[in-house]
Amino acid sequence: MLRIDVITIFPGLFDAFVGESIVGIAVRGGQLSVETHDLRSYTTDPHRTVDDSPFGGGAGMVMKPEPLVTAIEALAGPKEPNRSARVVMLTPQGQKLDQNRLSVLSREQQLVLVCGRYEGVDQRAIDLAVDEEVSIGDYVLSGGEVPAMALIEGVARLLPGVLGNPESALNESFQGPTLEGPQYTRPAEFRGHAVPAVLRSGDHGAVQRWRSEQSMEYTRQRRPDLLRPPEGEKQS
Ligand code: 6GU
Repeated sequence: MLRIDVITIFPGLFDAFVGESIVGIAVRGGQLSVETHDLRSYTTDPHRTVDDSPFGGGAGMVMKPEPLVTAIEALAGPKEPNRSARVVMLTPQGQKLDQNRLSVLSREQQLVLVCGRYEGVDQRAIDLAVDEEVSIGDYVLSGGEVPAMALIEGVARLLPGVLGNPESALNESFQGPTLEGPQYTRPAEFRGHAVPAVLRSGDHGAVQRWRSEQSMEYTRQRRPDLLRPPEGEKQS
């Protein structure tokens, strides 16, 4: 069972998300638990303040360190080498999330996801309590809540026994080095467009060959970067 605790100022955003689809299936199946924690409940002032203006001036607000560190330590314990929980902050400054990172995270006992908001988070809170920072791509969102949901869904479907057919997790895009090619279902003809004949031929070998050619062609056309060796492993 993977336990995920989410620290956020918008816990309501997660209510429907954790009950539906693959995440709901994982929760009901006992492979996953997701609990949300309102950051404001870890404040001590009457106004329940979670942000303040930046030292040095400038636009926007910064998340205060006290409620964040209090919340993280209440859920994960202090940051020590033997801490059993992994604390992940969702922020555009993080490492870009990929399938390999999801796979590593899905094997943890407990994840504490910290949703950043405003223009940033006091660096001392990150240094004192966070293990790693993760981004979901090079574009701007207003907070880490949607990225946290992406991470939760991505790990939920990797938990043993969650997907009906374990092969469907393996065949999909990014598990391997290529994208999945085109898929078709009934009807065999739609608005004058027929399904490729090989898929209806009953020849499983021919279907497999066609799919792997299509997969390679899709990847060449759409994501040629996936076919190049990773940065740092290039031949001279
Ligand atoms: Cl993790 N947070 C925010 N605020 N924006 C993002 C992001 C995260 N990943 C991509 N854009």
